Amino acid sequence: MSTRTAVVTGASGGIGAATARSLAEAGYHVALAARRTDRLEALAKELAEAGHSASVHALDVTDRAAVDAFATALGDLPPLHVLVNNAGGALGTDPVATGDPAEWRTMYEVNVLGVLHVTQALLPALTASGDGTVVVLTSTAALATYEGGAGYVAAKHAEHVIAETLRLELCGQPVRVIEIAPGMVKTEEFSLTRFHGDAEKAAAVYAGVEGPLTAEDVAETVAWAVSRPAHVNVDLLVLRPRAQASNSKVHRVR
Ligand code: NJP
Repeated sequence: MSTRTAVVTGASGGIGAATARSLAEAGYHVALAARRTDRLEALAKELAEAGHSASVHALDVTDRAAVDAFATALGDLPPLHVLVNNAGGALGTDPVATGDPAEWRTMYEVNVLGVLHVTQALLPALTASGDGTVVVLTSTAALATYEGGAGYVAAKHAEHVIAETLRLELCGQPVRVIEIAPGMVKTEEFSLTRFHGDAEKAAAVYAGVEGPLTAEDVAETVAWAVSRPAHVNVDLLVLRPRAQASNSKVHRVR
């Protein structure tokens, strides 16, 4: 029986699903949250078959009322110790001169307001646990920019600011704030979403890159950071593939 709950947002694929597997493996009851519940159901079934404990929660992190209802539903689970704010993503690679304001707004709503909603709603339970951890899954785009990236970079910078500010504000309370900032991670959908379903453009992102990060690489990092003793706060952990030295310097084998 799990005695601690970990929430993972965006658990329906990629880094979120891998993180849910890692935290289930570490003994948490994992509350799987995302919009596509069919995918969450499949993951919950897989985890149950492996002897782990998971629950499925339909959640759009941009919908505050839904987030509040989600927080209430967590009351039936073991005490909440970990929140992984993972739901997020990029839309488009247009330069500032022609970027679509609607896409910028969507990225802000998911990556920034989504984290705000879920963190606000779950902080009371995390604090009450006496040993809570908020993980914010940002990006190397949260720390430096690149051409064509401004909309995503702006949103991820804002998400980074939430993590930095929250850590200051919670100092003295039993809640850690950990930011994990990965570089290029080859997941099934991230680039496909960014390029509006264009598989060729999505594949080009990873073309010739030897060893982009995998979702599992990031998940293991999250699980490691969360499992440090309660007095140890891993403030910010940046991980990149060896072949990527910055957002725009990527070694490709042709
Ligand atoms: O992304 P992807 P990754 N409400 O597209 C969910 C960051 N990152 O795993 O709702 C709730 O496979 C969506 O679920 P669904 C990145 O910015 C990535 O690669 O069912 N959930 C899905 O589970 C993001 O923050 C890379 O559609 C919502 C998940 O989010 C995180 O890592 C590099 C939602 C997205 O899965 C996971 O990325 C980097 C909503 N409104 C940072 N909207 C990378 N892959 O290269 C979306 O530096 N989701």
